[in-house]
Formats: sequence, structure tokens, C-alpha cells
Amino acid sequence: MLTIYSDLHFSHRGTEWVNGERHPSVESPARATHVLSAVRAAALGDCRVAEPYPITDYMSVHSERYVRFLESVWRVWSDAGQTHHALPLVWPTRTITNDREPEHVEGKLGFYAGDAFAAITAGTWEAARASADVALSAMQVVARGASSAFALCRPPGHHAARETMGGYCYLNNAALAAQGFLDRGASRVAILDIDYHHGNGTQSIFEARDDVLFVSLHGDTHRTYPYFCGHADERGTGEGLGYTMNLPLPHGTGWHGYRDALVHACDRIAEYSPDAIVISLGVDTFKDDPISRFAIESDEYLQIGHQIAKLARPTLFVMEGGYCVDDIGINVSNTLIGFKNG
Ligand code: OKP
Ligand code: ZN
Repeated sequence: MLTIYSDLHFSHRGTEWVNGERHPSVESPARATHVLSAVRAAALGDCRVAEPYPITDYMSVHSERYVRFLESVWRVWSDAGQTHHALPLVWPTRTITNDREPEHVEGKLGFYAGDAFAAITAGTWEAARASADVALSAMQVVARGASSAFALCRPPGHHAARETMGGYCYLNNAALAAQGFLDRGASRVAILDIDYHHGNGTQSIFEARDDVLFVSLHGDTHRTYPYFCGHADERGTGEGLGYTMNLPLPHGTGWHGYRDALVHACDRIAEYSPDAIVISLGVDTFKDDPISRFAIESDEYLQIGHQIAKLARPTLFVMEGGYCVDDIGINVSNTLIGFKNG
């Protein structure tokens, strides 16, 4: 299996609020370093750098004004004299909102953010672009006939919606890849999101459509970030009704409960008969993850890969979360090895 990566992600090191103080984000550059060394140590296959894509290619799932905002926001922010990372402080709400982009950068930040976990730094745009390019390059490898590929994306993407950043995500790498498969001739694409957190951005991008099936296993969003959606009764809207499947699981879920949900998810994907599968691969389901509440052990990721392999479809793995840096490498490589060994 070919791995696509980029070193441009090093230019992004976000900060986040924890217990009333700003700290370096747990979404750190070291995550990608550890994953790349583990993939190399596992001799999974070649590792290649991503190709650059034109900015207009991100507009297949994001709006033009949102992409322009991401491209320009640090410049506007620093021209206004700010030197610290930009985070929103004011948001439109369910009842106090309209569709007009504010002129002032403070308003723009909230307008285009779902939460305060996606800091804008001097290098954020370069890194977010590179991450999307990693996903698009790996998608292209599979679209041209490879049976699988691994997109070692950083920053992650699944909380990014059409016009929203959040949860360490700016561009939705998995959604860009899924749309890329459709644009290259696929009729149906399935996204299986196995990150601990609900892929709210991905769901919102595809929930009204039947050409992308979105299936997600995640911590119950009644009690866990990202809240507000990801509940079992959300099944898609309009033409997309029946093409969203959420499988929320309780705190403490270990392999037994997880496996049953995964088999259920894979059964739905098999029934859909997709031309390609995109896996939003987060390993924050790990027992020692510092911000999550599942209890999957390192060896069990081999089984996860095995279940996915049984679908026997062209499969693109897209890196999302996983914050236990010491074990992120082995957990990712075990998933890919379990897949490769069928
Ligand atoms: C990104 B991905 C709330 C903590 C939430 C943001 C988590 C973003 C996860 N106390 N922090 O899905 O791994
Ligand atoms: Zn996550």
C-alpha cells in the first residue's frame, strides 16, 4: 500500500484552551512524524510526497468565499497588529444569524468556525492545503487502479463543513477525496468514519445526497464533542434519506461493543455496493487516548483493518485524529497491516 504524505504540515502548530489556559494543541506535528516512521518500519509500501493541487479544487466541497477566507485570514489578522494565534470569540447561533460574511476579521472568524479548536497561525493555510493535497494525491492513486492507499493527512479534516472550520480541521480531506472519486467516474462512494469523534463536517457535506453513504462510529454526542449532531436518528435528508448512518457508542466502549457496531457498519456499506471506500481513520479510539473515552487496544486495530478488507473494494485511508503520540504509529500501522493481510 502506497503512503502519501507532506512535510508542509510542520508549519502548523495550533494552540487551544484547556482549563482556562492556552496550551499547544494536542493535535501536534509529532503525530504525523510518528505515523510516518511506523508505516516505514512496517514496510507497508512506498512513501511518496503529495502533488500540489490548484486552490479551485478545494471548491468541489467548500465554498469559494470560505477558501478565500482561509487563504487570507492570517494576513488580515496580522495586518491588524495581532501576533498571537487567531481564535473566534463570537458566533452566529441557531436563531441570531444570517448568511452575510462580516467585514471585520473578528466577525469572519466566528462566521466560519464551529468552535474554538481550530486556531489560525501563520502556517495554517499552507498546512491545511498540503493535507488536502495529500488526500487528493492518494485518491488519484486509487482512482487510477491501485486497490488501496494511505493519505497521511495533518491537520485532520472531518469536522470541516462546506463553510466551517473546527476541531483542528480546516479543509475536509475525506470529503474532497470522496468527491474526487465521483468526479473521476465512480457512481457511489462510501465514507466509513472510525475516528472517536463524530464527523459532523463530513455528514453535513453529504447528508442531502445519495451518491455518498456516510457511516460513522463515535462517542455518543449527547456527552462528547462535537455535540449537536451524530445521533442515531439522523439518517440523512431529502434524497439523502437513508444514506447517513450514525452508530454512537457509550463511554468505555471496548473491542466487543465496537466490533458489533463495526460489523453492522460494514454490512450497510456492502449493501450500498460502493465503487470506492474512504476511511476516516482516527485512532483516538485507543484506550490511552488523552481526550477520548473508548478502550480499543493496539492489537485490535489489526481486526479493524481486517473487517474493512472484507468489503473488498478500492479503499482510501485518510488520517484523522489520535492523540496518544507514543502509540499513534503502531495503532495506524496495525490498521493498515490488518487490511493488507486481508
Ligand atoms: C478532532 B478529531 C472538549 C475537547 C474537544 C476538540 C477535539 C477535536 C477532535 N473538551 N477538543 O476528530 O480527532
Ligand atoms: Zn477524533
